[in-house]
Amino acid sequence: MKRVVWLVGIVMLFSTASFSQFSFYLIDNFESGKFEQSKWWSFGTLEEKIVKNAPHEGRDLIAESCGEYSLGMSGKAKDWYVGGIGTDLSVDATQFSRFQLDIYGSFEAGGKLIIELFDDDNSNYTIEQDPQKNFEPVKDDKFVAEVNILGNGFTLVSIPFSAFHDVNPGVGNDKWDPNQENGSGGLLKLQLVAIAGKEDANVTFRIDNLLLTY
Ligand SMILES: [Ca+2]
Ligand SMILES: [Ca+2]
Ligand SMILES: [Ca+2]
Ligand SMILES: [Ca+2]
Repeated sequence: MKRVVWLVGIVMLFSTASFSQFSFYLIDNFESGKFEQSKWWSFGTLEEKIVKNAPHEGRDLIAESCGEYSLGMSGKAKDWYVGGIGTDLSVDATQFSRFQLDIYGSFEAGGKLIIELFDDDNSNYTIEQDPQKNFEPVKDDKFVAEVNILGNGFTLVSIPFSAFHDVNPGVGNDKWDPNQENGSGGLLKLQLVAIAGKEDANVTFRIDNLLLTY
């Protein structure tokens, strides 16, 4: 009997340990089948629409991981810029080291996706923005990385936080510190911005499995 109790104790210990640390934080995989406007905002001329993923040929683990739905985005550039989407996070991201997503592109359209992460530096769970200056943050850091949109099929893109750089020196503390210590909201916000392959070209791509991981 004693041994059984001991074993149960060990099993409980292990299950508690595995629950206390997740290997990823899911931002969205669009499997609800709808673009949740309470969760995402959009800007520019980019249009968002949930797309049913087509069956793929042969084995493709990344395509399989995209499940039934992804988020399709398309629009026409004006001066390269098309628009984007954003969401509030409020996550302590210190246990993670990467931002990851799958992108389904089109060779003809090409283009780039700019990924923007905002960390709270004046401990108020808010990204104060300047409406006079393109809504840029005035108290907090903005970290940016840029990826190319490739051709057909889902490409897994996994970017280490170390590959993001602070684009507002002198604003915030110019340090990637997305923790929730001393009242900070940590990693507060994510934005994805689409840039076309040509000045006035159309972009069309899909995204899926947005997450933080290590
Ligand atoms: Ca999906
Ligand atoms: Ca702030
Ligand atoms: Ca900064
Ligand atoms: Ca910072």
